[in-house]
Amino acid sequence: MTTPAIDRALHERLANAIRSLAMDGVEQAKSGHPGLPMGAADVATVLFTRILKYDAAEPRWPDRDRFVLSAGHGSMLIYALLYLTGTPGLELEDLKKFRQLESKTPGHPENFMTAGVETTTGPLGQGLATAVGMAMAERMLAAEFGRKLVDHKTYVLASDGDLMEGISQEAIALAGHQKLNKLIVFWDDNGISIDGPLSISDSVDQVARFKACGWKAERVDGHDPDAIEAAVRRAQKSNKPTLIACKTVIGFGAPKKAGTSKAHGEPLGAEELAAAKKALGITGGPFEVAADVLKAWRGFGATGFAERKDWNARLAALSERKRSEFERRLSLTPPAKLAKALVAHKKALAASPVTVATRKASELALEAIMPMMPELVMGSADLTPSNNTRTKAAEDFTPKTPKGRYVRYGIREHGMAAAMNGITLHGGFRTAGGTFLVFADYARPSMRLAALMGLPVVYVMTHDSIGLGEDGPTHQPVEQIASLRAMPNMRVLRPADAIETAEAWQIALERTDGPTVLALSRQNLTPVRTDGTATNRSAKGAYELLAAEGGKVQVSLFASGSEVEIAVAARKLLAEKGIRARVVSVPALELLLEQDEATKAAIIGDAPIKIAVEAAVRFGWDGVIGADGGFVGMSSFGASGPYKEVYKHFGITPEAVAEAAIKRHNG
Ligand SMILES: Cc1ncc(C[n+]2csc(CCOP(=O)(O)OP(=O)(O)O)c2C)c(N)n1
Repeated sequence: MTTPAIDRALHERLANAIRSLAMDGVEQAKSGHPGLPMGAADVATVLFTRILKYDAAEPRWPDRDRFVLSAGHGSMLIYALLYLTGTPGLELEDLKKFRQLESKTPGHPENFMTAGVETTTGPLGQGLATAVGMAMAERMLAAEFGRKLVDHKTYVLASDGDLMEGISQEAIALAGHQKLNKLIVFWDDNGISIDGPLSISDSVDQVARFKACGWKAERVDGHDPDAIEAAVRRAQKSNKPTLIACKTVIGFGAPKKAGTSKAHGEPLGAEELAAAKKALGITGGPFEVAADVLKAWRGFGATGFAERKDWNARLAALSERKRSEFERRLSLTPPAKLAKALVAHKKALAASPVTVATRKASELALEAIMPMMPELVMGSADLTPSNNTRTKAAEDFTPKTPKGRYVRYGIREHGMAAAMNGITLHGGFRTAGGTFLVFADYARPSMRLAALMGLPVVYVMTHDSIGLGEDGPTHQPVEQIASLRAMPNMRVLRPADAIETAEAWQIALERTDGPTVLALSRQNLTPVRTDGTATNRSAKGAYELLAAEGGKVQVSLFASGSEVEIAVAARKLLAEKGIRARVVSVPALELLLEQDEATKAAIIGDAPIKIAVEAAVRFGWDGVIGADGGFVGMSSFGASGPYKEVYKHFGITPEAVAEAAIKRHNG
């Protein structure tokens, strides 16, 4: 981008417009965080007037530079920038509704509420770690479609809190290892957090830390626009990601509160606000921006217009096939041939059934999926041989092999989950990453953001119960399935055999509005499905696997995953006692509960006895079996031992299920 000359006086007026709007927005809302936008206004102004490739008129332009405000509490900074640069849909009126219900200016930036917000931030550290995924996706997409279509950078503004959070270590280590040189992070080094000066809780040398992780890192005066610009220009030439530590004053301009934690998270108050405006030379009433300043800002907002037009011309010049593939990829639409490939795979499994763990079944499904989905980026947090996430033809994604679609995340579950959010948000890729189900807890904050943002990320979470055996209770998930089911918009699929696993993958990949956990077994499972039907029988969350025979149903047995075969065996034991039972396979409990009443009632049925079997806690099953239903599962942590013995120890066996039914039957 060619930069029109900006003298210091103009720069200050541009930056002060941000400060002014941030102070007014927080004051009007009677809550919010003025300190960060005021302190980081110079950095943001340099970025948006001299550096960033963007056209405010089209915040979705695929080749725009990304800007992530990792310190989401400073949201007025981004709202002010979007308004000043002229992003459509964000008016002064919206700034006046800061933090109000349904406004486009919520307390923390939400990408689904506000055009121009790249990702939802607020939980500190997430934005930075998400940006790593964005930078990875940029490199991958450029390798595939070429620099004429994909050539942009990812900029982050991070606060002390972002860098203190543990996830930052996973993120920067990953970025450094991958040499993501188009990732540039500004650290708002103001030495203040909520409790007071940072010195009361932290003494990390961040520049040294980033350097140790393979970054270029330097310090600048965060109020000197030319120094900031020069640092960015150096960063752009680096073959490493860059940290620019910008020494700033929190609440810059507020006479009494600047430089103190008082400026962090509360309105300045009328008196201090007036004094700050006076000190900064800001005239005019609340939310007023001088006409010439607004005009200048709008000019900067439009400087990318020509570049975007050129880009559009390059896109239009592509062959029809390449262009439509690029557009399909950006829209995250799965390829039409995916369903067909999975049906063929199911047919093959029906013809020659395999007794395998569902983690292995997942690998078999992936062998069918990968050739259909060049956009599917797989990976694992150092559990590749356990998660079975890597197909035979896979190539690792490394700085030298940017076309590789397999990411070695290292032992960084949280960093992986956040990076997967970034890969998905960037566009062009779908992604799935593996770890043990119990370690979902290590990834949960990013999984929660995926659910909130509606990102169709897939988590391949193997070793999904006490069925993992010897590794014992530290590794045996008990409450994870229920807790993930409890998360709004998170879908948990726990398939029972190889055919259900193929169906689970299809459901996960055809979903475009939210994430999916695939809970997969370590232990081998007997096939319960012998049909290779084209219909996805798991799609409603549950279906009748085996009907009751010989008369009216007396017992309904509901089970998921590895416990379906236990329910099937229990049905047989009950039949021997003259009790008629049916088995309902429930690969996705929440999906079943989301069905309309009639569908749900038909699947759940009206047998007088309802029993659920799942090697996990009962929480959530009452929606199917009722509060008076029977449950065979876990109510404590697991235990270390060979898995068949562990199952016996906790009473999760066909005999125990049959016994529970007989007890109720005999009343
Ligand atoms: C994971 C997480 N923990 C805690 C918080 C609450 N919180 C918001 S800002 C903040 C720290 C503020 O310090 P800093 O990051 O330096 O921001 P600044 O004071 O410079 O605005 C905290 C603890 C949060 N948003 N996310």
